[in-house]
Amino acid sequence: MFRTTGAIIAFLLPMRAAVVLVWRPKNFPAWKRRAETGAGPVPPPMAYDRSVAPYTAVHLASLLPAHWQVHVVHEMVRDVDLDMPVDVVFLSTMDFCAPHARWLGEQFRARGVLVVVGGLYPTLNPGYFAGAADAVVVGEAEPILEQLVADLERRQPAPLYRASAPADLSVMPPPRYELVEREFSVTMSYEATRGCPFACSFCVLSADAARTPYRRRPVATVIRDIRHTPAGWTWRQRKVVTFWDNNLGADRVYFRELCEALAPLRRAWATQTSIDTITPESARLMGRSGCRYLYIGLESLVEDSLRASNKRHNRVAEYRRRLRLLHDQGIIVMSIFLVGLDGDTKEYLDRLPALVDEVGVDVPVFSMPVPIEGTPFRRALAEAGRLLPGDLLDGSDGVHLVYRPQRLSPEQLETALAFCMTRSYATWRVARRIIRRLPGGYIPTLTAALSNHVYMRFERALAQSALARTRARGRWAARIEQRAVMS
Ligand code: B12
Ligand code: SF4
Repeated sequence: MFRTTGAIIAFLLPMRAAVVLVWRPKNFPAWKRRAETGAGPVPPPMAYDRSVAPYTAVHLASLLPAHWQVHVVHEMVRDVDLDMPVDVVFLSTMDFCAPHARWLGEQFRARGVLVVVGGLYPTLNPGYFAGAADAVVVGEAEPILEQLVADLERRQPAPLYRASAPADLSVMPPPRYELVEREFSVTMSYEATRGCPFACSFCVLSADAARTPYRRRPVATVIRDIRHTPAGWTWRQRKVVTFWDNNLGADRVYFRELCEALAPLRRAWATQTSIDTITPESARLMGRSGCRYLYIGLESLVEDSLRASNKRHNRVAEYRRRLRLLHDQGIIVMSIFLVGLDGDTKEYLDRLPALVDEVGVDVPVFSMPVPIEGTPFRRALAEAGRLLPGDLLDGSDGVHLVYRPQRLSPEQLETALAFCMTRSYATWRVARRIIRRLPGGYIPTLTAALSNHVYMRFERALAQSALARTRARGRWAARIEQRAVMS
């Protein structure tokens, strides 16, 4: 009887929910509320990222009951309105914005709004949100969502929800694309597979808490989602799609089936995949089915560094040949290079911008490897006493130095990162990268130009703020000694 009455009340007074994808705060006096001198405000190119809409929030929104009033906030586009009229807020966060997520949780709870946090960082460290959340979700949302929703409707959430089995991806509803913020250039984000068959030592997927089996969604449901565009969307919003998978091409049979099903839709699509999946056949399939942009984690041009990172499927000697297969199909390649892996020397990093261009990467991005909690990389650094003093979490964005490099001094590594970012985006290098795509036609050329333009602003801004911080801080040796005296 009570249960039926509760269900009727819940239906008549639907919960008002906001799903918030947490991003860097823009309105704090200093970047990430750092007390350090020289921290400065968030530089504009880094404060927002309106390029591709993330998938997580629209997907989570689709899992909530249809009778709830749900809206989605992407902090990559706007700040959260702390006064918004909601009963429950779902905060999704990665590690580098976790301090801000915790702050948001505290603000909403102070107003009596229920707060649920989830995502990669809460999965790795649920205890971090004590006092800032009514419930923390560890792992995937799908297996626990029914219970969580029922508890929220009774306003009695449990402090912790942990999925006991991996999500069944065959039964996912279409994402709530009508809730996507229109400010994004690319609004359609999808997921076809989850997980990755590999376990690179710096990747969050190698942490036990975050590791799940590699799974594929039925191709028919992926195609259903792509066809499911809300009425009134522009041509561009329908035409360009991104698969936010970790490694879309890992299962060759599945990938072929997906590409063949994508071809008749005539969409331009982008995704991430590992370099070993690029073969003459897969490149042809991608080109024919509309793939125009690929993100590939090449990470390093030093075999020793790749081996030490358990990234044996990357063979430096094959990079150039495999990238050429993609270029022949008009596909632009973006790649991240990790600066400061254990095999890296000053000589290598001095040459890195030139080497990256030789390999043929169209849009290079540079980052220090982030020692993510629970990863073998983080464990090895901790065991060797190589983690530097300071707030590790606050520095977990690939630009702050948080560990002592092996073959360089800390200062050398900081300077080398800024050097790679600025040298690689010197105007003549950018122009050369764009001109190289001219034989492929106007689509690859324009794509390379647009992407280089965006990353030129981004990488230069990152480099400038990193150098300013380094100058303001002084030498690491002094800080390490100071900490030793204090402790
Ligand atoms: C989109 C994306 C981004 C976007 C936006 C981030 C976002 N939050 O969407 C951008 C481009 C900004 C980005 C940036 C970076 N990223 Co990124 N990114 C991704 C990517 C490709 C897709 C995320 C996604 O949609 N996943 C699919 C959804 C369904 O999974 P999910 O988000 O984990 O959500 C599930 C659960 O976690 C849970 N959940 C999530 N949130 C919540 C919230 C609540 C309330 C609940 C109940 C549940 C819940 O439920 C969901 C369904 O089960 C992932 C790879 C991947 N496929 O996961 C990498 C990934 C998250 N990124 C990664 C990295 C390393 C980075 C960078 C650090 C790279 C770099 N060095 O520059 C940067 C970070 C910042 C910076 N330097 O400024 C790593 C790990 C990140 C980490 N630190 O833990 C990943 C896993 C890629 C990888 N394999 O290495 N990234
Ligand atoms: S291949 Fe990419 S997604 Fe897979 S474990 Fe390595 S870094 Fe992570």
